[in-house]
Amino acid sequence: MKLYSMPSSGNSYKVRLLLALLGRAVEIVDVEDNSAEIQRAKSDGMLPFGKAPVLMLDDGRLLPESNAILGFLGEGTAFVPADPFARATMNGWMFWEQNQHEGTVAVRAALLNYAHRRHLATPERLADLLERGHANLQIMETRLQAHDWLAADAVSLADICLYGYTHSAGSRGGFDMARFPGINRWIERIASLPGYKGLSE
Ligand SMILES: N[C@@H](CCC(=O)N[C@@H](CS)C(=O)NCC(=O)O)C(=O)O
Repeated sequence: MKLYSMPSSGNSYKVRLLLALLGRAVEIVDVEDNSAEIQRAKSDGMLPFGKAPVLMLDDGRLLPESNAILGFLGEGTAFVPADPFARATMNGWMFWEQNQHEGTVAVRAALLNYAHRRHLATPERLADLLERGHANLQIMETRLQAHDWLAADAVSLADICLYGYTHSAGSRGGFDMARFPGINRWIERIASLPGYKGLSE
């Protein structure tokens, strides 16, 4: 299999992290933001939704959307709880990551870190994203104050998914992570899982 992966992106990193934790190797094709490589992948039809990551199966089928890829790779592994309620809760966190968390935590980091997006980073927008991102991080904090993992009593795809952008929310997004001790302990818990790889490894 081949993974079209953006080196600096949390959406691509969460897939690389799951592969590392599963001890699975796939061919990685780097398609950095705003690069000739991503333009080529788009024009070759490798990114059906125009975005990375995309997993290409050995038979050539293409699977876009990071959380769909996590579900595909996680099928039948310990990262997907057997209990239907725990599994649905895991999916709930992953939908929430895409429709709430990513649009604040990841977007603020992108505005601050990608030079070609800086012109979009108005003070008003940054302040709004900061406030809404902190509110989303507080939702995770409330869960993680009382539990080790987001969806179940063991690590699941929800944790890998939300780790993607949360682990660098302070350093890249400018969020005040000192407010979230439960999240910080969870970040350490994930970083000590066997096989763990960081964003740039
Ligand atoms: N919902 C998608 C979002 C993917 C996405 O937004 N990818 C961005 C990087 S994080 C991208 O490929 N941007 C390049 C572009 O739009 O040209 C997922 O989770 O895979």
